[in-house]
Amino acid sequence: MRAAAPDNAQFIRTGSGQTWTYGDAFALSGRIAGAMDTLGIRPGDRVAVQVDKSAEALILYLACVRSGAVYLPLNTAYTLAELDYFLGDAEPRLVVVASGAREGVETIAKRHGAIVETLDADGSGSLLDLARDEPADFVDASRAADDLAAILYTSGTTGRSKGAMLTHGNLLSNALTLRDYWRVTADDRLIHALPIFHTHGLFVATNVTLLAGASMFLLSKFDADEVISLMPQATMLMGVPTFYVRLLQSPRFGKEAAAKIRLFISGSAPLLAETHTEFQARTGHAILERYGMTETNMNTSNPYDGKRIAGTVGLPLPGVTVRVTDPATGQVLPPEQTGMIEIKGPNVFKGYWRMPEKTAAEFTGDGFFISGDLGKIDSDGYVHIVGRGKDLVISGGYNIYPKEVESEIDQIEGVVESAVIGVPHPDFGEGVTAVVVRKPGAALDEKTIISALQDRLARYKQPKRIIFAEDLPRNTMGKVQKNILRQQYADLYTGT
Ligand code: MLC
Ligand code: AMP
Repeated sequence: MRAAAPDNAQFIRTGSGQTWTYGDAFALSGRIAGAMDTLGIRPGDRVAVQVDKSAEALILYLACVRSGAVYLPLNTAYTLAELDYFLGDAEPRLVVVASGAREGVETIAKRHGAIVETLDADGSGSLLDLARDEPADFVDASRAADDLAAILYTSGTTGRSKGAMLTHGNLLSNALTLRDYWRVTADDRLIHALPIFHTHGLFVATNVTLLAGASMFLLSKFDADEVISLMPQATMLMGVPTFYVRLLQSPRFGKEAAAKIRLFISGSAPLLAETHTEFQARTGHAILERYGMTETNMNTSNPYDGKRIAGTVGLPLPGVTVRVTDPATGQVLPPEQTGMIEIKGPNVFKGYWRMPEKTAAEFTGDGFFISGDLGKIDSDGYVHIVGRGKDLVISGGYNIYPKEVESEIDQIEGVVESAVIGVPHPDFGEGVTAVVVRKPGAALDEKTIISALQDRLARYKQPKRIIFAEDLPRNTMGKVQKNILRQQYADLYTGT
C-alpha cells in the first residue's frame, strides 16, 4: 500500500501542531506492522483497538491494512461490560488500549485469548515501544479484494451488536468513488474532527485523503472554536449535522471564516433543511449532504457541481444501485413512492461476522442490502430519507438501539418496563429518552436509573431524560406505540 503522494508531502498536522509526512506515516505503519508480526499476528487475525484519537492511532489502522490483520475499532465510550462482548464475539488476537485501561481490559482479554498492548493519546505506549525496534521496510501482506480489512460493530435491533465485515475491495472502491465525486486532490486540506472508530472518520475522511494524497488537520475532537480558527488554512470539512448546528451558534462563524473552504460535507444523520438554509445564508456555501451506513460505506451524495438539495441525500454514487421497495411485498416502487431503501454495489459489506442467518435476512434474493431506512427517489433521481423502518435513535451521529437501553433499564430493581425513544434535540438531532413504568411504591427517580446504567452503557447511549408513566400506550397486538410517545414528548428538549 502506498498513498498517492510523495514521501515528503504533508499527511497530518495534529491539534498541537505536530506534523507527519506521508513518508513518516508509511515508515511508522511498517514498524507497527512488524511489531504485530513479531507478536504473532497473522493476516486475518483481528486487532481490536480502543484508544484516543491520535496520529499514531490512525497509523495503527494503516499498519493493520498493510499486515493483513482485520482492524476492529471500538468507541472509546464503551464500558468494560460492552468490551467484554466485542472481545468474546470477534476473538481478536491483539487488543490495543490506553495504558490507564490496561489492567481492567487484560482480565477480560485473557479470558478471550487475546494479548494486550497500549497506545496513549500522546503516541506513547507498549505497542510503539515494540515498533521502535522494528525496521521500517515491512513487506505488505498480499490481500485480495474480497479479504477482510475491518470489522465495525453496529448495534442490533434485536439482541447484541453485529460485526459488519468490510473487505479491502469495499473500502477501496468507495474511497476512489468519493475522491473523484468530491474532486479531492493533493491540494486539499481536510479538517478531521470526527472520531476514528466509525465509517465516517475512519474510512470516508481518512481513505479519501490518502487516495488523493491530500492532508488533514487531525483534531482530537470537534471544538467549534478550534475548527473556525483552522478554516483559513483548510479546504474541506466533514462532519455530522451537530458540527454544523454548533458552528452556526458561534458569532465568529460566517462568510469570512468559511472563505477558504471548498467543500462542507455532512452525513451520518439527517441534516435539517433549516440548518442547510441557514448555513447557506450565513456563508454562501451549500452543505453537501451524503448518505451512508457502516454496512455499505457511502451510497448517495448530493452532486459537486449540480444542485445540492436541502433535505435530500442526493443521487446514487457511480457504481451504486439504490432502489425503493414495498416493505410488505418487496415489489420495486416507482419514483416518488415511499418504501424501504435497498442498496447494491461494490461498497456493500460481506456480511455480519459469524452470523450467517442475520446476514441472509438482511439481503434480498437478488443481492440488495435492506437498509432499514425508509425513503423515496424523486423524479429527478434524488433520494430522500423520510424515516426509519428500524427502531433506531441517532444522537450526534451515534446510533443507539432502544432495545439495548431498554434491556438494561428493565433489569433495574423496581422497573416494570420501559420504552426508549428519540425526540428532537437542538444539539444532537435526537435525544435518547426513556419512558419508564415503576412498580408500585418503588423508590426510583431519574438519578438512580442513570447511575445504575453508568457501568453498563456508554454515556452517549444513556437517556438524557427519564420520564415516569403509569403505563405505556399499546396497540391491539400489545406492541408499544412509540409513535405516540414520540409525539407526546416531542417538545421535551426544544421547549417549543
Ligand atoms: C457526546 N455525548 C453525547 C454524544 N457525544 N451524547 C449523546 N450523543 C452524542 N453523540 C455526551 C458526552 O458523553 C457528555 O456527557 C455530553 O454528551 C456532552 O458532551 P459534549 O462535550 O458536548 O460532546 P462532544 O464531545 O462535543 O461530542 C458531540 C459530537 C460527537 C457530536 C461532536 O458525539 C461526535 O463527534 N459525533 C460524531 C459521531 C460519528 O462520527 N458518527 C459517524 C458514524 S458512521 P456528560 O453528561 O458526561 O457531560 C455512520 C455512517 C455514515 O453513521 O453515514 O457516516
Ligand atoms: P451507522 O449504522 O452508524 O452506519 O448509521 C447508518 C444510518 O445512519 C443509516 O442507516 C441512516 O439511518 C443514517 N444516516 C446516515 N447518513 C444519513 C443522512 N445523510 N441522512 C439521514 N440519515 C442518515
